[in-house]
Amino acid sequence: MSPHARAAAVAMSLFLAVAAAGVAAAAAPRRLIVDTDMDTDDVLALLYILKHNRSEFDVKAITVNANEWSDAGHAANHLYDILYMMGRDDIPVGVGGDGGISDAGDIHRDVGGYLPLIDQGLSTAGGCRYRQAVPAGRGGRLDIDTNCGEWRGFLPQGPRRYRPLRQPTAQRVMSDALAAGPATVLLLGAHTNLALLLMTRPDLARNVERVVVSGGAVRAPGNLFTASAANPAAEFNFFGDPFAAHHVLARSGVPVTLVPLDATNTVPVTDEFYAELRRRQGTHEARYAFRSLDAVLARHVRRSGSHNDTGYYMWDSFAAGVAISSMRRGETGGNEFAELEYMNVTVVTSNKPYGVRDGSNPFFDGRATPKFGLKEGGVHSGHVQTGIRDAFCLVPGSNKGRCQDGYTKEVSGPEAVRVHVATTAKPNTDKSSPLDKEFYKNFLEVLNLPENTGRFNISTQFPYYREVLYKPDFRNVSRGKPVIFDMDMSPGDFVSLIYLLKGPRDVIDLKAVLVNGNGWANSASIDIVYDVLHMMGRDDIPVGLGNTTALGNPTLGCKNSYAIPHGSGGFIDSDTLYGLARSLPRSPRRYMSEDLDHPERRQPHAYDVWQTVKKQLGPGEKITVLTSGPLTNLANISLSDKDASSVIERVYVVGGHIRDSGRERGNVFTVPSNKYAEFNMFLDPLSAKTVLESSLKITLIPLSVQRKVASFEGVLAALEQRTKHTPESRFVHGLISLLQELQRKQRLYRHMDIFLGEVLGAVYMVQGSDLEPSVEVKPVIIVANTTESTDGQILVRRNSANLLKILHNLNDGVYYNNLANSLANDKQSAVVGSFEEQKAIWSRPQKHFMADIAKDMK
Ligand SMILES: [Ca+2]
Ligand SMILES: [Ca+2]
Repeated sequence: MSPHARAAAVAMSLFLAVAAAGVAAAAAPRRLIVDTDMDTDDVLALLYILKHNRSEFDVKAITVNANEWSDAGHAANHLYDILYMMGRDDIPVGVGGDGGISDAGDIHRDVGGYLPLIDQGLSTAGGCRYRQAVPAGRGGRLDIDTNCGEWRGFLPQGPRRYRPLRQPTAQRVMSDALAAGPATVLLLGAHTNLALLLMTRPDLARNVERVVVSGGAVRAPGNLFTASAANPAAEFNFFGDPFAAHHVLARSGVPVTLVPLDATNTVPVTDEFYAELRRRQGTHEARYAFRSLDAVLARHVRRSGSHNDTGYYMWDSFAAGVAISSMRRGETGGNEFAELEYMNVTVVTSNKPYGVRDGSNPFFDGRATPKFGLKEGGVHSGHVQTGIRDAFCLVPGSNKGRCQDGYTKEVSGPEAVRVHVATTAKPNTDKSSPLDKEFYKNFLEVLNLPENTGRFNISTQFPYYREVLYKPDFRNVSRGKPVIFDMDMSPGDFVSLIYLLKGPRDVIDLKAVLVNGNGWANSASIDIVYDVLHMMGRDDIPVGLGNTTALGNPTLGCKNSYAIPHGSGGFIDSDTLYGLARSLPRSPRRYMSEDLDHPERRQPHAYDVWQTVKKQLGPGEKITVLTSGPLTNLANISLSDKDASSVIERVYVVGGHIRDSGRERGNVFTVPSNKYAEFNMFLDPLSAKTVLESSLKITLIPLSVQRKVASFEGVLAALEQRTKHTPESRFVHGLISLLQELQRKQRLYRHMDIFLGEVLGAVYMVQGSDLEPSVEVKPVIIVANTTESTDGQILVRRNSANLLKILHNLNDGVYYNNLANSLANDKQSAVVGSFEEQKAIWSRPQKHFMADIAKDMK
């Protein structure tokens, strides 16, 4: 080869190498990890992201942040359904984790992110220092967890769901995705998950190409609408875990692009945008985005009368747009949607004066060495806002709060970190468009693209989908005593509910179910109650939702529910019925918040349902009440309705532990200082006192007798001995076997037998003397003095005039047999046994379907 030819060959191969590299660069998609709290604007952001071509942007993981706007079990399943609709069951979903942070500051594996860093201990039970800024009920987590009822009204349901001990944790999923290669991380909630990862795996920081953050407020005021009196500066996502935000922005060393309120204030949901979104619903995802936004606006509009005035913005979807554009063009390429500039900022985590140990700051208080190597007297050592009405933060005689926890402050000096900050949304270059921002236009275009589109929704997935309400035929049936069942949606309560629905109709007549959201499950789990009623063909039974906080406590707060773990064995499990809720058929009834077109579909309050039942009573007829949770609903009813005690025949109260001469302990294992209380009483001591010391006729089914029938082997053996089974007996068997298995496998599930014992209340109420019961009467008082170590205890006092009838003993063999017999009885059995059966019905022509119902309803 001549030198010339050789040079040409070298040049040629160089060219080929460069070309190949160019092709490789173009072909390699940019990797993206999203951390979300599954609020409504997160739903919009996720749909928008999932519409982009995977060859350009590939979502490698989505993790759920569950310490502010949503509850983990509901949030995870909602996310799974969105991904199923979008055909993206390949994306790993991380949620929860039960690791903790030791007193010494050691971070154990798989911390769940249920609590902000400052409140992390070794359990997932804990207070709500910042989280209380979000209401637990209506207008807050209940609406987010259910997406105001739109989730179950629209999304299809795929095979993936939360399952105890099988759910990949947020830490695992995030670290796997980052270990596999460089990625951009988009944070749409509080920063707990990423901060924990970067604290435990600082080596992975080099694979974080950039963190794009929806959050903070630099030159704009904060947005804590429930807490601005104390803290006018913070934005919700940063307030959710200020120390985590500080770690990500200021200490981890990863490059950050901030999309704060300064920028998102310039992309409100305007009338024009709303009208365009309504008009352009070419895809399932555009429709779901519209319905989600419409549902949340229904509340705002009622309040303000105009969309421009809603206080609703494109927060997270705009941040997603900024992230996508910055990945596409690079940080210096000019963002398509936002003006950006560099600013020197920090995140405030505590308030001056620093170095004062006033009991508000667990990083320092009572510790010889501060946690995480923090400096004594440094910027993290001041007062940390303890709640939304923290007196420290309220300036006397003024409406200006002074706390700055979570404030994105511009500073100079060593604390300052240079971050890229979006300041304003760019105007639409098309001046003829009614949409005045480039992002509005792009969002609507992307959502309506025919590519990467949602495959179906729940109604288009099946050729014969229909919403049917099942109601039994009561003609020629003599109806037994009217009963109201009041439950906190712990797993045993669902067994009790199924058992009650199987009770002979001439013996008991279940008139209503009341639920409360301050026990073992969050309010949104009311949908599981609707599904059980649907399965059993009882869509006629009204379900009332009570308060989310204990009697005497403000609606914002977690005074008593802090005793329930968020993770394994706690809320994440009860909110999903240990993963089994999704095997139930889907009821057309569900929690609905505001529906301006159909006000009758709005979820009724427990008190209104009580009134309805009372009005239906015949002359001389009285109601029997069974409670299997905190006594909040019954206390509120008896305090608000003077006639209540005269129309209540008897109340069967499941719960309470009688502290007498014996040494037998209570069961509130998360509060070691309180040795003798039982959960239902501890969770709302004042309601317990109000009810148990009232003139109502009460029979208590306390912990000690529940423990006599809390043998997993006993129940399972009785169920397995039946020769015939029903869908509901199989369901109960599955649930109880699962609880047993979990209890054997994992310490965090060691309390599962308390849920088995609570079923006794229902069986005793219906079958009474068959169980060979022994009942005793004791003079008691209930302790409700706001002292954690004694609250909820029931003490025997000779001089007390308050005599309580207490179930003391029974024949456990008869109990197990009677429970199993009833569940396996084919009378009043399930109309639709499972979600699988329901899908089969929706796949067959209607004629079959109606014939089946007619048969089943007999
Ligand atoms: Ca969010
Ligand atoms: Ca219960």
